[in-house]
Amino acid sequence: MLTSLSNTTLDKIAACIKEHDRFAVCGHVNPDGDCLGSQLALVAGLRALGKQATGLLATPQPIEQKLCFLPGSDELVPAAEFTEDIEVFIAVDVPNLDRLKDAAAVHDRAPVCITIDHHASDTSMAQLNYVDPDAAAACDLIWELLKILGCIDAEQALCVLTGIMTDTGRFSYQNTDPTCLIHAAETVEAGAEPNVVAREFFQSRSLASLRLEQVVLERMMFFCDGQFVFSYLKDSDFDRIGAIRDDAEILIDVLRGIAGVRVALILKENGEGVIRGSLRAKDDTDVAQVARFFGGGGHRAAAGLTFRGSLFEACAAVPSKVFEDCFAQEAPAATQRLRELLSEQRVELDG
Ligand SMILES: [Mn+2]
Repeated sequence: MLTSLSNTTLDKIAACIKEHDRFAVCGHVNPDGDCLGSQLALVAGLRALGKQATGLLATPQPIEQKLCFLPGSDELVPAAEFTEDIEVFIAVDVPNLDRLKDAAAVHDRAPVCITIDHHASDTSMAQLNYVDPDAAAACDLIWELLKILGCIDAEQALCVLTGIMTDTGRFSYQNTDPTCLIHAAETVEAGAEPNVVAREFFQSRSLASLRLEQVVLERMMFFCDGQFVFSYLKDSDFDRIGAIRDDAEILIDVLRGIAGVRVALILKENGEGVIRGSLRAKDDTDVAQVARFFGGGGHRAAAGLTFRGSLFEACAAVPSKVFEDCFAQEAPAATQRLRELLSEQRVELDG
């Protein structure tokens, strides 16, 4: 394990927390359910211990609508507006300073920094790092910490359950393990209701998201005997449909859900002249290595990247790398077929 040498223990982190009074807690940019669940559960736990604690957002961008049901989510402060003096900065579910965006400055001015994370990463940005790449969710680690600190209530339990349910795809991804199932049971025992997470987060798709799905399905390209599927979205799709970026988040899982598919990829123009790529694997294929090649990262079965260039260039480069890394034997034939398909779609891709 890359991080084990610099790893501390949750007991030491708990001891450090008890010694201090003023905290800021932040996660990664574009926070997901695990990130916000970790942050909000920890902030609530710190306050229950009588500490001053503020949850920060890496950028001023508001959080996803379907995560606004999380208790405390309306009290999050954009990091750029946060000027208070703190003693301890706690980074959760975030592997590096880059992904902390505006909060990196708060991290830098904090006398004590703690990281609690489950991303495989060899960067140790804090004095106290607790990184467990085997943990299904960062919320698993936060739950353990809250148990040590002895400050658990139903609202924190709901936050933690949300993180575990979202990062495991409702206990369906490869990362689902006995520990996260036990933790989920404990949160329900503590008053969290799984049906609330299901209703608020999973059963709340916008119509615009379904319209984007229609576009993605129409553009699907299959390779390697249907084991790899790839599609793309353009800025003009979002504009025409009136969709926001979050509306597209779920679509990669739709592609992964197709029978026979092992690897799925969606490339999306992000409205700012770069292309965002989402990769998913359904078996033990490591798509994170593809993402890392393009400067991105993530987990083996779920990774993301940013491509600087045109959509057409991304549609040529990223699938080719997937062929190479994940389907070596079929790579030459698949590359040839990709070339043909892209030249047919050139007009649409450039338009
Ligand atoms: Mn996570």
